[in-house]
Amino acid sequence: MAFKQSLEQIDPNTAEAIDLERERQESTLGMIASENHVSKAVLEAQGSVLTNKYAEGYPGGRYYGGCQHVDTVEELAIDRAKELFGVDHANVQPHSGTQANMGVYFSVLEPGDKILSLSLSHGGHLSHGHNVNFSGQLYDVEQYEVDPETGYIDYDELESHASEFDPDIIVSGSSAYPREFEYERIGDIADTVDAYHLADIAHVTGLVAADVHESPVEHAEFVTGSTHKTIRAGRGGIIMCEEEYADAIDSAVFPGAQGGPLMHNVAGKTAGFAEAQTAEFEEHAEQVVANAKRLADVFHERGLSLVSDGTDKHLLLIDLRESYPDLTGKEAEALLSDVGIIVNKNTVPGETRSPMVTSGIRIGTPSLTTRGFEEAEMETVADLIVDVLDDPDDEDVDDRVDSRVNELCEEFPIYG
Ligand code: DSN
Repeated sequence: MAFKQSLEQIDPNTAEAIDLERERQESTLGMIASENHVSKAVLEAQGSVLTNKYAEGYPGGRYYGGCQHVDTVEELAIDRAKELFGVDHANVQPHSGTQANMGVYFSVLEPGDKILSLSLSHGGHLSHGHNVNFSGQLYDVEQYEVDPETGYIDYDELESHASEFDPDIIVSGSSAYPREFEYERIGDIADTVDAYHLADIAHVTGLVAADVHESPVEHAEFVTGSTHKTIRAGRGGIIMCEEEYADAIDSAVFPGAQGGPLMHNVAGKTAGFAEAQTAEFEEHAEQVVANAKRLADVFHERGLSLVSDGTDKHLLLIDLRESYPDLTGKEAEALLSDVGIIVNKNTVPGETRSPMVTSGIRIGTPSLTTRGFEEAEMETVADLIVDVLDDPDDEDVDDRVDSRVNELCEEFPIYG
């Protein structure tokens, strides 16, 4: 009977692809800044029978019967999020960080209202008003940038831009900005122009939860995040806000923007938030940042140029134009991938190449830190990366790096 068969029996092609993906993760160094490896507990929660349950609505007020156990799960996720982040209200149903931002926009903006946010090529995100995204199509968007000399956000320019543009909401947060945001300053600027402040902490949710990155909670009406990046919980998004916006946010998520919540993913959030409450997770988050700083040190020593000259968090952005003017981000990504180091090409401030080519690569430390890497291993990895970029055509270098990557992967298994 097909219903009782294993995946291997019913669909060997998909089973094989999953096995190969597990093997790929084990045998390569994952350095994509937005990725991580979740725990066995989170995998178990996400792969559970909660995927079967419809639960439109919120705990205690659902549109379907039989929700008593999913209510427990969602209430746990909400309570843990409130405790971890010190917020009045949390909605854990957004399917992704983008849908979390959608929930905020839908709760307080009308189509045509004004958004002021960080430009994508300066580190921002599509859902902050890019013209290929709903946010750029529904709203009137202008963007602030980093100072081309320093790579840091130019807050004076942001302030005057805000007073000229008079936005309804200012978005802080990024996908590829290596520095902390000055949340208090942005909150003050937003107050001056009577705008909301949305702090999108997608990349740093785990670092904020562990207090190794400043929290925007005191300085923003809305805080959104992803739950599968640095916080290493189930895949999806979260919205946090002050109590006065709670009903508006909840209605904007459901029924406004989404249908039934993905209760298996909510369970993954619940499990991951439990882990994030431990002292072990705090140490892990500290190590994530220490590892990124060590990577940056070695890149400096080897003469590479980094946007903003370094990092405050889990990621850094190599600007290839100075050290390797003829090498594109796309080529660097492929060279490193060939030796088992997985990064992503990324636009850099002042970018002249297309987003599919780029002049930079973004490198992050969450996944390697999860598998146990500390500063000593990061030094090795940084040297391996520069060795490959310095000699892109040298097969001996590639063979040496490839075999060192294999040794590191075997020494630090993910799931064993
Ligand atoms: N795709 C994520 C990232 O890589 O930053 C953002 O959504």
